[in-house]
Amino acid sequence: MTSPHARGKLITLEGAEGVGKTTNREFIRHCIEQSGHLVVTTREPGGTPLGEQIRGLLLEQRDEGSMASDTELLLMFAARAEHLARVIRPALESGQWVLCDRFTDATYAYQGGGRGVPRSRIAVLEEWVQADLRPDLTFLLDLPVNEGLQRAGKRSAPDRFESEHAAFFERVRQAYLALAQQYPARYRVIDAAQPLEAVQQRIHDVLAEFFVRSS
Ligand code: T5A
Repeated sequence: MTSPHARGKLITLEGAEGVGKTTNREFIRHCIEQSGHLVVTTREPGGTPLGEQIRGLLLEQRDEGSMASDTELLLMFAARAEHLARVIRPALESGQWVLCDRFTDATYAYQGGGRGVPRSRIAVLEEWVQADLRPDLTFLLDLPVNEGLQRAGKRSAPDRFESEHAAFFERVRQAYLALAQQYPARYRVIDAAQPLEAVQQRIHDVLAEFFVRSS
């Protein structure tokens, strides 16, 4: 059970477009609650009123052309700073768990892998905005790019990121897989091409092991 003195856990959900993050978020929340923890479910970019406004700026299609990659990077971290200050840190410090749909690894994958922003530049902002806070567990839902885009395309009109070409998303996918290799202790890669029941069984098993490790 949640102790008033124990810091909560930060669990993040990552992956390229249409891999099933939103679909599996409620399932993960339910599993965490079943284990006796209070959980705040949130997303990036967004998660606060100001962060959701920044999300709107980041995702909307622009007639005037694309956004400079540094602008995009700084807006991601501006939204994240607000999110950490108003939602994530207060929740963790009160002992609640936080389930976040995308976090800084998305910046390494999209702005780093996708746009080619140097990792060192992202790392500076990560240190500045997060200090030593890092996720305790990260699910990477991994799916071939074309399958993810097909799934996402069935759902709604493409936003600014979804309008990128397949090569961009291939770089995003490879950057995520490289992060999973770099941080094997916190990353769990899930084969998201499987039927939903199999995906959720694997997520359930990973969480069961994580609950034991965290108790
Ligand atoms: N971004 C974000 C950055 O560039 N840098 C950053 O630092 C951050 C934080 C918005 C965008 O912002 C960018 C990345 C993003 O482009 P988002 O809203 O999380 O982030 O964006 P999306 O990836 O676009 O989220 P989606 O909602 O498109 O994808 P999901 O949530 O992964 O997919 P979901 O759950 O909606 O599923 C898609 C479809 O597939 C089906 C679902 O029913 C749904 O129809 N599906 C399955 N079908 C078959 N088998 C399964 N196993 C299935 N699982 C789901």
